[in-house]
Amino acid sequence: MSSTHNASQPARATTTGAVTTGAISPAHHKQYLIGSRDDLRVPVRTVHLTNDSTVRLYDTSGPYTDPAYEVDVRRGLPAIRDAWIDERGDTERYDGRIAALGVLPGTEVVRPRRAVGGKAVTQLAYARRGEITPEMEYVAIREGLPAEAVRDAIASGKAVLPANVNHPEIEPMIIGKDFLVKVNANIGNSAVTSSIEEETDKLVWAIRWGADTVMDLSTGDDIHTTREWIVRNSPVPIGTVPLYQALEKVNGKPEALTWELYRDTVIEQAEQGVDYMTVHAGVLLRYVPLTARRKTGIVSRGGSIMAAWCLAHHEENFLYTNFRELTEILRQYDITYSLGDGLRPGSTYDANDEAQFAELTTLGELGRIAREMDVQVMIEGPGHVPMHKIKENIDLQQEICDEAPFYTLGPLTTDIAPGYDHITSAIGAAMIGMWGTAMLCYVTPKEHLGLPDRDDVKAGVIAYKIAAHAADLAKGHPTAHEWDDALSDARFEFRWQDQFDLALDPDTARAFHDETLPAAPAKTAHFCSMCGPKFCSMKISRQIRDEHGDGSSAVDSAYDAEALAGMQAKSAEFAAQGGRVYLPLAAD
Ligand code: IRN
Ligand code: FE2
Repeated sequence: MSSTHNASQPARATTTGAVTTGAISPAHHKQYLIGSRDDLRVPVRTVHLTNDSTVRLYDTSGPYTDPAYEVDVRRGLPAIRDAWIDERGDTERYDGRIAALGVLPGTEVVRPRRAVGGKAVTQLAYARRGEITPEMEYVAIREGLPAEAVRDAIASGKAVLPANVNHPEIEPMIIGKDFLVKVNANIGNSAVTSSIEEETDKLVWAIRWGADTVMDLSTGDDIHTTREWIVRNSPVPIGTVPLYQALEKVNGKPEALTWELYRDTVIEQAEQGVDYMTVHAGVLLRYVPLTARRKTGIVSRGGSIMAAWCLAHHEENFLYTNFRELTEILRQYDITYSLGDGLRPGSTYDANDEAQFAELTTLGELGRIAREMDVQVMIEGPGHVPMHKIKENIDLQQEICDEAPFYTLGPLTTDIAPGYDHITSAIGAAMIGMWGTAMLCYVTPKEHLGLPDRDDVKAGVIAYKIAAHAADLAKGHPTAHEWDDALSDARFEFRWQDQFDLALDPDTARAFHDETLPAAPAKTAHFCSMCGPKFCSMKISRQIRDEHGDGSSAVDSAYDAEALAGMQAKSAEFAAQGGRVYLPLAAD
C-alpha cells in the first residue's frame, strides 16, 4: 500500500519520510479559487481530461497534494486563518497549559487563544449577528452556494462550521443537510505512538481519499503529543472524545472520574485546537435500566463509561448536570458539540428502542441550551439499524433536535457480515444521508474485529464517499451530478484514461482494467472488457448516433429504413450466434 518514489511518474504518490504526498492521479491538478481577499484561497482538484475538458472536484486532501508545498511535519501547516481570527479582535493569547504539556518537538510555544471576557467567539454568534466571516465565504465557494445561504444555515443551527480559534490551519468546511454530505474517519485508536511522520500520515491518508473531518481517538501515554502532531498538520477539523483521555487520567476507572478532571481535559484539548468534541451528556441515570433487556446492551464506549459512573455513584451524569458550564468553555474557543449517542443500538435487534429514543429527547434539550449560548451543535446517531427502521431515525432526530445536523455511525443494516461492515454500514449511510443526515462516520472492514490498518482506512473512506455522493445525487445537490456525467461520457466514449482519472479510486480502477486487458493499446480500444468487441451495446448505439445525426434525437433518427435494415441484420447475426448476450473474447 505504501507508495514508492518513482521519478518517471512525478505526478504519482510519493512519500516524504512517511507522509504521502503527490497527486492521486496524473491528470489531477491542485488549484485555488480566490475569494474576496487574497488570503482566501479555496482548494479544488481539477481533472484534465483527454478531450480537453476539465472537471472540478471538491478537495479535502490539503496542501499534501499540492506539488508546490514542502511538507515539514515539525513546523505544521500554514496558519491560514490567523489573520481572520485576529482581525475580529475578540480573542486574546494567554499562557494556557500547552507550554507545560509539551508542544511539537522543535517548535516554539505558541500561546493559545481564548475569547476576551468569556464571550462567544463562534461562527454561530457571528452568523446570528448577520456577519459573513471569511470562513463562511470559504465554505460558500467550496460548496458553490451563496455566502448568505451558508450564514443563514449556521444562524438557524441547521449547519455547523467547526473551527476552533486554536486551529488556524484548517481549510473551513460545513456540515448540514443543505450541503454536500460529509464523511468522518476515525484514526489513532491504537495505544502505540510511532513517530510524528507516521501519526501525521494516518491523517493525511484518510483525507487523501476524501475524509472531510478526522476524529483522533488516540489512547495511551503520549496522547497529548500525538494529538498535537495531528492538529498542527491537519487541514480538516479534528474531533475527539475528551472522556477517553479523562478516563486514562484515572487509570481506566470510570467511578474515579470527576467533573473537574473532565473539565481540565476539555480545556487542555481546547487549547490545542480540537474543533469538535463528542460529549455523552444524554446518558441519564434513569435511562440506563432501559438497556437491560437489550441483546447487545450499551455498545458506545463513552456511553458505557458514563453509565458505569452513574451507577457507581447513583447520581446524574456529570456531563448533563454541568452542561451549561461546559458550554461556557466551548463558546470561548468555538468548539462544536457533537452530542454523543451513548445508548445507540449495537444490533439490528435493539434498533429504535426506548433507551435510544429517550436519549435522543435529552440530546434535543441539550442542543437547545447550547445554541441559546451560541455554541454550535450536531447530534450523533446510530449504530445498527435495519433498513426499514432507518427513516424513523432521521425523521425523529430532525423533529426533536430542531433540524440540527445529524452525524451517524453507519448505520449497519445487518449484523451477519463481520469483515465487511464497511459495506453493511455504507448501505445504511447512503439511505440516511439521502434523507438528510449531514455527516457519516465511517466504518472499516475491521469493525468488531480489530484495529484498521492503512488498507482498511482507505476501504472505509471510499465506501463512505460512495454513500455520501450517492446521497448528494439523490438529494439533487446542484453540482453532484457533474462528476457522474463526466465519468459516464468517458465510459461511453471509451476514454479509459479519463475513466481512471475520474474514478474515486483511480489506482484500483486502473489495476482492475489492467487485469483483464493488460496490453497498453487496449486502454484506447473501442470496446470494453465486459461485452467484448463483437457485441458492445455502447459501441452499437454510438454507431447509430454517428451515422444518423447529431445525437440530439438519436432514438428517432435510428428509425429510418437504413437503420431498421441494419438492426435486422444485427438481429439475424445475434440469433445465428445462438442468441447469447455474452460471447467469449476469443470469438474474434
Ligand atoms: C458517530 C455517531 N455516533 C457515534 N459516532 C462516533 O463513534 C463518535 O463520534 C466517535 O468517533 C465514535 C465512538 O463513539 P462512542 O463509542 O464513544 O460513543
Ligand atoms: Fe457495532
